[in-house]
Amino acid sequence: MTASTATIGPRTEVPRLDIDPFSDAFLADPFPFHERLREAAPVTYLEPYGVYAVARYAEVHRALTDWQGLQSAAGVGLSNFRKEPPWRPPSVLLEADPPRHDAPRSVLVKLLSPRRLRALEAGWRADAARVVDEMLARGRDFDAVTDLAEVFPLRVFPDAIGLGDSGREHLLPYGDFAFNAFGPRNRLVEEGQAGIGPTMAWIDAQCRRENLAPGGIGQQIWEAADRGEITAEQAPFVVRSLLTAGVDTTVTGIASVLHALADRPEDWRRLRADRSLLPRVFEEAVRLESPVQTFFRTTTQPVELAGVEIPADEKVLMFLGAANRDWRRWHDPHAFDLHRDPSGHVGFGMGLHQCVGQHLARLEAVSVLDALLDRVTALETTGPARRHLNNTLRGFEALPMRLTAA
Ligand code: HEM
Ligand code: OVM
Repeated sequence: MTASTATIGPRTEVPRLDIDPFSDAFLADPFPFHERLREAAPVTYLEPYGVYAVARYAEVHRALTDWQGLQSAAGVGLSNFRKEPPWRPPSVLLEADPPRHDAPRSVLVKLLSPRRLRALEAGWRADAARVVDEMLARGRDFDAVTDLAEVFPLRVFPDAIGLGDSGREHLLPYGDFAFNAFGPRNRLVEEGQAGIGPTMAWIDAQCRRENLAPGGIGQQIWEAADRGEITAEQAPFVVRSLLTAGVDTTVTGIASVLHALADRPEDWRRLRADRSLLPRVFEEAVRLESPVQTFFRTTTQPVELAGVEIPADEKVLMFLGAANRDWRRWHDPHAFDLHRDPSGHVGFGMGLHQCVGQHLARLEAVSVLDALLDRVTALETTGPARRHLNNTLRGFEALPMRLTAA
């Protein structure tokens, strides 16, 4: 055994790497680090945090689907809830294991199903058309983040949930904070901490039954509690899951697909001619960009992964973004390719906790893209993309672009 390796299982060595996946350098340009993580070994150990890590598709997929060996209830961030108190009461979905996960999950599976979303579709498409028309009326130059990717979700999602009009400006900062909170208490968390008190209070208030409009998804969660499908104690937390996970993610997803499609006139022409490709376009952007880059699990018992025995009660960091660019699974993994079949990517996770909001995310993205394709013949960048650093989300601060009206 050399100084840089430790023997965990009977024979298999786990390289110990001095990589900080939450440093500015990593977050600003994760790809060289992903490469090192993927190529070092199937399982590595990250010295700065004392956690195991997987970055290849096969091991990330395995970790996501083995909910018995790798649990979520001890937190899906760096913090181990068995050792430190969580920053907020745990999510009854994301941070729960079966059997407690089951009931809240089935409630959301129904409420966010493609069938239920059909009731929202016509309105969302009309809203997307309005947002794009308003943008075109202001001129050809725009910022795809602040003028579009943030505007559309905030136009449709809070109304669909049934939120009141005041305080909606808390939604993006809350999501930003929550996704930072999966990482270590670094600068990003410290800076977010400052104004978070009033934001948390607003979020918690919106989850109460009396603050949710009749007919909205929030009120329907409470009706599921009336029917005994979940308890009245769980209901506000199920609403909170939507407010936490439902905004910054789609903003990032929409920005990602616009970023991917800009300066690709061939793809744009093809899409204008064949809109049936739109769901795949979004899926390929989610694979390539992986808006949610990482989640953790915690071992409940000694777990064997790729010949390595990880002891009980250890944190395992899953690099979704690295798995989605693993050459072992994807041909030409760094290319945005509308001819590939991106299904099987882990950008929405996999298994029991796979994103329950993915149909909603897809409907938002497709609505925006369809409205743009109807009105625009070309989409070009006019300056470099500026990244917004977050411990979990790979998002954008700005995407300067120019469009050509049809
Ligand atoms: C779970 C990504 C949009 C609600 C997840 C997970 C990922 C993810 C990777 C798995 C977590 C895990 O395995 O621990 C994304 C991405 C989105 C998106 C990339 C947009 C592009 C949404 C939206 C909503 C939502 C719009 C709500 C309307 C949830 C919830 C869970 C979840 C509640 C937890 C599910 C469970 O634990 O059973 N998401 N998400 N997500 N997502 Fe999303
Ligand atoms: C939640 C949740 C689910 C998915 C992602 C997420 C902040 C939160 O249930 O609260 O990120």
